[in-house]
Amino acid sequence: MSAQLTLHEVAESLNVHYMTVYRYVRLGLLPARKSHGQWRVEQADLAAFRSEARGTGDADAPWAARLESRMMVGDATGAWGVVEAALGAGRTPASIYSEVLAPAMESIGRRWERGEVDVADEHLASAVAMRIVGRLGPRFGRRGRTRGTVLCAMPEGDQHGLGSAMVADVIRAAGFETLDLGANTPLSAVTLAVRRLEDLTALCLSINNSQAVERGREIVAAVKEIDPGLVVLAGGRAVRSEDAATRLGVDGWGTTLADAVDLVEAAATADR
Ligand code: B12
Repeated sequence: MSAQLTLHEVAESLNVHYMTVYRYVRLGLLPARKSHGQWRVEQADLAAFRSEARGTGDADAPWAARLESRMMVGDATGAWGVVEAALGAGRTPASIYSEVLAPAMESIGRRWERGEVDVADEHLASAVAMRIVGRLGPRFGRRGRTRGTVLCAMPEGDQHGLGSAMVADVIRAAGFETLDLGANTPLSAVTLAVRRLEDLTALCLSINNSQAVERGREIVAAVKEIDPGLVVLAGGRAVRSEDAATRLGVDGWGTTLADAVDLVEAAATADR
């Protein structure tokens, strides 16, 4: 047998039905990559599957690793299947973001740093991740009176839009109206939005690319000129210290989705 096995060969080797193996693959329990239109499994992955005896139990499933395995091959359907299975096992949409999707992206980042995955894999995974956020996003709505409006944005030159989208969703779930300008937003677009939106509770900046920090600082300065009382918050990989936040000129910073919600809630209750 070759180092790569067909699903039929895997089924034979595990002594299970072909459809059972197909399910393992699409739910991220057994890594597989498509070749000439057919899923192929590496011998080493099959050996790991056997020894870990991951089996089919969903309860203790390593969700982030399973999602990562589907995202890495651009399998949007399978990736959504993993998310649905996690939701079915009692995970909330917010915990899917913070404990499944974000860790999967971080793991891909670490593998990219180590040279284990290439940029094409990273793009495939990011495209699938954006689809997941698109499908999960509507589940973050909350009925009732709005507690305020929050604008989310990333400076021009920063393409990492996932974090900002997730931040917007969890803040919406906390009862705020959110508008996410997304990745790569020109300064003029941010200032226009700030002028249009009266009574903003806060502006949340996400910055991942350190090359975009200077643009971020320009945004903070420009919006403070329009509205000196506007609370500006920041987060993302390029904002991981008090020093970085001071240089940006923001009023608060954090590293997690929960931090973003806490900071916005504090801004909403503080006197302006
Ligand atoms: C996916 C990815 C990409 C994708 C982005 C696709 C997309 N649509 O988002 C693509 C392939 C396009 C990409 C490109 C590049 N990338 Co990239 N990328 C990543 C990767 C692997 C994951 C990013 C991600 O989505 N994380 C998941 C989200 C949820 O995390 P997050 O954004 O940090 O948000 C979390 C927190 O920060 C926080 N948060 C976010 N915002 C806010 C706001 C507030 C107020 C608060 C409180 C909290 C908060 O909450 C979120 C949930 O936990 C990271 C590695 C990593 N470990 O992050 C590198 C990484 C961010 N990329 C990096 C680099 C260098 C690049 C490139 C320059 C590579 C290149 N040579 O071309 C380009 C730059 C493109 C550009 N102009 O911006 C570096 C950045 C280093 C730096 N600080 O400058 C990283 C860290 C990888 C690394 N270790 O080197 N990348």
